[in-house]
Amino acid sequence: MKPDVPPRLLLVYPATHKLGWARWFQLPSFSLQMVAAATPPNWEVVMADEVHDHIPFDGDFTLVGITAMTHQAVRAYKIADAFRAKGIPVVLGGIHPTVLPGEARLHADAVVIGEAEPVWEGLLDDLLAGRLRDSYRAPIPTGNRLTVPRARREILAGRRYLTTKTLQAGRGCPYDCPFCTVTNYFGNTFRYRDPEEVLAELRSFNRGLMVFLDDNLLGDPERAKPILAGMKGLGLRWGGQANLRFAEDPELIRLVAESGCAGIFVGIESVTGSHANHPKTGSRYTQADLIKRIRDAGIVVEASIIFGFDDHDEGIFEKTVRYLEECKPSLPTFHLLTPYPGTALFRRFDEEGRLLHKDWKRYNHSEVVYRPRLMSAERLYRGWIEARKEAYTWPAVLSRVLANPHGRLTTLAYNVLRKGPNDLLGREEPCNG
Ligand code: B12
Repeated sequence: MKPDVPPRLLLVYPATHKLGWARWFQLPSFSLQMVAAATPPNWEVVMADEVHDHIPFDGDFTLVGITAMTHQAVRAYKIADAFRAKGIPVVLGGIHPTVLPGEARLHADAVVIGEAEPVWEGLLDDLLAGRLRDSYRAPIPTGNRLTVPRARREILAGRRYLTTKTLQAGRGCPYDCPFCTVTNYFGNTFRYRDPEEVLAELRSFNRGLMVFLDDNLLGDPERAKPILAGMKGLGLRWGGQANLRFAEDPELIRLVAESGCAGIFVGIESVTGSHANHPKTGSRYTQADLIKRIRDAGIVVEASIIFGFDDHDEGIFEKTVRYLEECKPSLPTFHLLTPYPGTALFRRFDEEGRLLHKDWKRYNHSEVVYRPRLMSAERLYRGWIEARKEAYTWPAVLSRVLANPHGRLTTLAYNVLRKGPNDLLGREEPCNG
């Protein structure tokens, strides 16, 4: 390396398809902002968000770091191969390289397994000293405190996003749902940051829309409450995801409403059985009761449904739509079960020979990538589309709006935004099976 020239790091967020104007309504990669934050100040950090930018393949970089969720992995590997062909070393990190480090290593000089913060500075030192190792494994987090620097938002400059005011109050989740990657890799505890530090960062946002990127913001009510209480009067409207069980606690519901919640995302997962969401629904209240409590507090609740569990037969779509008509979450969303590598679900389907392929770019929640047990892959795909359309007919939308006495306009707006794409459904290729 030339003396006096700072080392240059390029951080890449790979895109899987062109988004057009919808790119202005995305959230920027928080993963890369945190990798940037963990980078020592003597490094110059540049970001390429492929949703917005061309990748600067001809740039002069000391190192390229690329993040990848599973659906981005194929593109990430292509970008990595191109930089390595030019002699620039590449590090891959993020959830997909974490769960399949051996595969990622075929396209990278080093792989970061798990969180960057504990290992990143050491990796950069090793690189500059010419002793880069194949992989750097962060310990699986334990304890209930999270100590991380603030995200480095300046790397986002020059692009337009829905908001750049995003942060995590905590990481990790103890529930260990079979279809989710979080518990195995980010620890089985809720690790929260110091509430004062979170509030200081929130105050720096200076009003407007912000989004919490926690796995489960309200997972530990007693630790979430001081943060919410401190948000009152900050002029922030916020969104985030949580477990429906937060609605068991009237004080927590009140604090969520008073702190400026614009909408909360909860996983209902399946309206049948207890297999999908058992630990989360071990509640003395029904999901419908909890949803009603949230609505009554004037909070918009987005309820996520997954189709394709092993006890789902062809009747599941109708059953789910009727259930939603009864409990009326402000905004239902529907996903196809996707067995992500690194999950118990993936291991089981793989052992049972039920994976249709391992073409990672198609592991995107919108294609059936495995053989369902009680219906064909084709039927599952069609049922998913039918349910989405049926849940977004005007009568269905209006009944949800009327059931949300304190947030009718917002609920209507969110529903109309979701209705548009749902009405256009059914024109794509059906599925893979
Ligand atoms: C917040 C979140 C979102 C936000 C993303 C906001 C944003 N742009 O940042 C939203 C709601 C938009 C979202 C959408 C989706 N998400 Co999401 N999301 C999460 C969640 C809860 C947190 C991610 C996060 O920001 N964490 C904070 C950062 C700091 O942590 P991190 O990403 O792990 O990064 C750290 C390390 O991994 C590592 N690292 C990461 N990248 C790199 C790169 C380098 C070079 C290095 C060295 C290290 C490194 O260092 C970082 C700092 O410690 C995770 C769950 C989880 N805990 O991972 C799911 C998760 C990432 N999402 C998931 C999925 C499936 C999706 C969707 C595909 C869902 C869908 N139905 O559409 C979409 C995809 C959207 C897209 N852009 O293409 C899955 C991914 C599984 C997989 N194997 O791919 C996860 C793991 C949840 C799960 N149930 O398993 N998501």
